[in-house]
Amino acid sequence: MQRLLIATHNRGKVSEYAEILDGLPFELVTLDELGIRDDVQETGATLQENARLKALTYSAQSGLLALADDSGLEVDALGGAPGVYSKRYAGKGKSDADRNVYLLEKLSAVPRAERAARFRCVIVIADAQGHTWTSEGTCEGEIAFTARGTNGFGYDPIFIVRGDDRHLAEFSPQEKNAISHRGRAAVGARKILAQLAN
Ligand code: ITT
Repeated sequence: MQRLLIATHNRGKVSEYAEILDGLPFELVTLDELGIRDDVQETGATLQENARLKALTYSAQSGLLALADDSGLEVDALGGAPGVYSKRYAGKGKSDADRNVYLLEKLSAVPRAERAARFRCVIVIADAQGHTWTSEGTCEGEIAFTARGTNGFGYDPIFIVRGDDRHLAEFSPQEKNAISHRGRAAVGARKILAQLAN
């Protein structure tokens, strides 16, 4: 079976992709399994540019078809921040929990009606010849006043999903994949991969 590199160092993403790409005719391999430890510098100004950079770099390094995503949280009250800087928000070397506290503090004076936010995910699939294919997904919601839940990763504990009272970290992995930005982007990615399978 053809191999597909899940080109991320984020363990939360790896486990989500293991489920949302299940059943495709590809054997999924991770960067860890290939011993690739380099982190690609995310120098792009957009999620699309960074996802493309990661997919092309890791595909060239491994010689495999590679799937990368760049994703982030856009908060309307902050003009769309942290967006492409979601991983680096609050400074280098901070944990997910630190970033959540930092964001909650920034929004402490913002009323519920003005806390709209969304997760966005851009998936790029690249082959070793430099061809690329793209798929995107979003998940609408709002920023909570406190953190809740232990599932998922990143900003999930402080994100309330539109149309649901729960925080995203209170969703089971299957429930999250069904409505998340990554799960939605993966619908398109699955179609692309089905065509690329040989
Ligand atoms: P790779 O680049 O190795 O894939 P990363 O964690 O650096 O891993 P990104 O550059 O795409 O990934 O950063 C996205 C950040 O946005 C991530 O670290 C989280 O803080 C946040 N994020 C993305 N998807 C998320 C999700 O499903 N739930 C919660 N937070 C998420």
